[in-house]
Amino acid sequence: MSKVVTLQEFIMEKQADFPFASGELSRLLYDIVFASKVVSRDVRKAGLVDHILGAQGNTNVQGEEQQKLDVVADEQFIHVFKNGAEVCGIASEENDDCVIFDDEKGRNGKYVVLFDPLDGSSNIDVNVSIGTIFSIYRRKSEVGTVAVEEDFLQPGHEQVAAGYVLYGSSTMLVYTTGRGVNGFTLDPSIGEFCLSHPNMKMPEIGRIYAMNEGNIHICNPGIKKYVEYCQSDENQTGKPYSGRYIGSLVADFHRNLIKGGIYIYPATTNDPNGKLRLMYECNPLAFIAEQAGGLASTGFERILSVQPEKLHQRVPYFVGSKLMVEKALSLLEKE
Ligand code: P6P
Repeated sequence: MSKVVTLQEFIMEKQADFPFASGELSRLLYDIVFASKVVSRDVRKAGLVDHILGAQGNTNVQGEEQQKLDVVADEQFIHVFKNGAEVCGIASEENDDCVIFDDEKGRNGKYVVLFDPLDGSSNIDVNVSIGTIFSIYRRKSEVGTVAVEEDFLQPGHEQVAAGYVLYGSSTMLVYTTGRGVNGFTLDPSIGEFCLSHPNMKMPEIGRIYAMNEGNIHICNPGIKKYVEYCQSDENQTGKPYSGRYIGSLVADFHRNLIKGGIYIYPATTNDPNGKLRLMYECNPLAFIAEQAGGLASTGFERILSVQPEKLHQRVPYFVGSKLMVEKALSLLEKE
């Protein structure tokens, strides 16, 4: 039986890949790992502890009903970032504005973290997989000063690390620091994430397309053409693909990363810029997709090249296997 490699060991080993690393990013990743374990514990008991289950009774900046577990997860991640020494500020789906850590420790933090603490939260009460998504940038402003908005509004290609936690049949953490993608599975019996999916590569083609087809008549007509292509035997595999849509981005993305596939959330007449948020959903998963050999696009622009203008801005999203994304984009009608 080969030696179990824990996520902490892996982070430490990989730190050596960065000659000038002084350990801050490693410590920040440790903080994320710790918060992920706590959130996993809370997610696993959500059905049992009624103080968590059910709606919080108010709405977040997205106008979505906040689930209590959203708030629990958000507060847990903010807690570890605020009490660590690596982060000068955070932005999250659950907070209207950036949360700037303006004490001395915060001012000396080198990084900002943007995250969705619990994506797919509408699935919480029906016990469907949900996830956390995180994106890490080096601050632009001078260390020792209070973080500013430009620290957060950086294009995705500036990310130093990105990842997600999938609270599924098991809890997995998948991340990249720009040198490939690795996946770790939480072993609850020892409370450690263990390397289970080394050097993950997204198959160049798959036979799964994921889209809310309820939007098919209110989006770019080229997408209907693409879905019909998927459903035909004219596609690149010669037989109809399968439609799989969990309604939880992290779960749909993770399945496609392993099996190959495409996830599409387009601009629609209801959501002219799409539904998904650039900074803490699309960019981090795009970083992982590209590192694993896949693609991520707005339909007309590489996701990682989009220059952000607003913290919670939305973009249309095509992400997944290279040949599938390329085919879908080729059928889009120019706007
Ligand atoms: P719809 C969850 O709210 C989310 O942001 C993603 O996780 C998911 O893929 C998508 O929205 C589902 O949206 O409109 O199909 O219900």
